[in-house]
Amino acid sequence: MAENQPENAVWWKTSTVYQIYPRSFADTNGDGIGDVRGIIDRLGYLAHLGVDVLWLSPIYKSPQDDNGYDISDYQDIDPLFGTLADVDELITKAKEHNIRIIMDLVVNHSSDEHPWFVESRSSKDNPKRDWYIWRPAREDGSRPNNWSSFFSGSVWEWDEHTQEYFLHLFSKKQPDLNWENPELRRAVYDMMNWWLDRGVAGFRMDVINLISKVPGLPDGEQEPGHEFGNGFPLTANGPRLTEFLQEMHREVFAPRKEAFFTVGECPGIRAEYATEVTNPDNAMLDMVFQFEHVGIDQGNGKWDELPFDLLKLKESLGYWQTQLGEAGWNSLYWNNHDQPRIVSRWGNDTEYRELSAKLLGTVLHFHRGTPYVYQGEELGMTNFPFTDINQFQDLETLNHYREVVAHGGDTAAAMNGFRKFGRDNARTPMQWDGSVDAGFSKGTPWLAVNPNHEHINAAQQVGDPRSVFHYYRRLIALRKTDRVMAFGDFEMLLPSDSQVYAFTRTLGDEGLLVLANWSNEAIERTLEFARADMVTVMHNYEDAPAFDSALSLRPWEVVVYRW
Ligand code: TEU
Ligand code: CA
Repeated sequence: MAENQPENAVWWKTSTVYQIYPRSFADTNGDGIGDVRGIIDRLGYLAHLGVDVLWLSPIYKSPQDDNGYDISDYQDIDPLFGTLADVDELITKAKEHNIRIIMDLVVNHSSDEHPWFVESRSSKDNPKRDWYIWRPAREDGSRPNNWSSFFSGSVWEWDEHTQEYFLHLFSKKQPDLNWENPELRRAVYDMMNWWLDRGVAGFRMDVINLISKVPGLPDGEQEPGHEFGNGFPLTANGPRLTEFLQEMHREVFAPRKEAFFTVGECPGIRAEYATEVTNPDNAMLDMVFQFEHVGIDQGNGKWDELPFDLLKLKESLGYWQTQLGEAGWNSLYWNNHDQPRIVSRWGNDTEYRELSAKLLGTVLHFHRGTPYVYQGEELGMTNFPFTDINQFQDLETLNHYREVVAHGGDTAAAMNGFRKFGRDNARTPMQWDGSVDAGFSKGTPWLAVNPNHEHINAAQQVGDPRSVFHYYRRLIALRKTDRVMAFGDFEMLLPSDSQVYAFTRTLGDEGLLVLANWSNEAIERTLEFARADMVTVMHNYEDAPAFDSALSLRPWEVVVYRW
């Protein structure tokens, strides 16, 4: 903890969280799938990077329809990843490195193979029937409403045995849990307490803002020519969400004395509500993952690419900084297991890969909030060079492709969307070294390793003080000691500049100035900012320019000054 922090500061405000996608992190038994033992073996690497928390994507028992986001036993580990004893060992050994573990809580839905659902679907009068969302067909035999699933098709799946539909916002093997049912909620809270008692330090909560749906589940807006309507506005941030989150806080977190934190993944949440949700006085969540910034290059749906526009990014992140500034707290991320690799998406993954990776890390980590580093981001890992649909494994991609083919759509445009935004880009194996399969597995990796692992890998970077890895180490270390970086007020500079991302952070009479040339060209600017006492804190070129209000920056050059 940094000394003499503001009294409302808590440990995770000066921490950095590292997200591990266990399936692609490190495989120790040669089955081509990462496992918990692989994480244990790499704790030294993670401690060297300096991260404080590990967020594990799901490792629970699962049929793996959505790579573990379809859980069939919340209190056991899938043999693919290991055992509960392995997890206990991981928690203990991580603590020796002063690293805490948070689990991925997926309770908007379970797997259709969860015993709860097996019981619920067994008969209409089963005690657990109402733990899921069942509806009869409409009078005319059609589905209960027109909503489309996140993973293509309808959200309704017909159950022949009980002659009703069940709701699934995601795949049909991920039936939505019915949060209107107090017994279901109780069972979730008991499971959460079981994990906290086991020593985990909190949860990342999967699509937690979808758990309260608009009563009556009415039809959504349906555009002409579209087979389905949009149910998202009727399932996101629903009428009882605040009530459910406060009840969860009361039943699980309020009684606890040990350190923990919660971050809720909230697609579609607006900054105004996020301020309420993350205000500690409201006893809901500590942080949320919002999606506004990662939507600026997507037009009519996820696969419809728009050109990157720095002005849109500055407007979005700047707004969230000021909106959540006082009462709330931001999470800061570019990458995760659902997003393409940022250096390919908004950096330059060819000529300026390292420089742009460092610039992206600097801009993000100098915002106010808790930064999340996704496995491989600290190496400047890139998207995969996909050329064929058969190289993809993600059901979100494959379902959409099947839908495009079935409707005689433009498969070439779809392939472009998959190459740019497909989730498999983030899920290729971690690149540990330049050997075959990047040292990830002695077997055949479940998903192909990026061929560029020969020159982008941890082994080569850990030994190179000028690497992206060591640059991230410095960013992570600085947050722990630099109060201005952690707590300073944010102010955007040059808001209408489409190449330069510039801002200040101020705390009392101290300040930081971040200047980033987010482009392939050199730039000249005159800053309305003049101070004589500037010290260079971070920069990504060999030689950092001394501060001068007549600013000139080389391509992808970023520099941070302190006063
Ligand atoms: O993602 C929810 C979510 O919003 C994603 O569908 C996201 O919008 C999409 O993937 C972006 O293209 C969470 C998990 O992070 C994701 O991996 C799961 O597939 C999903 O929920 C269902 O659990
Ligand atoms: Ca394995």
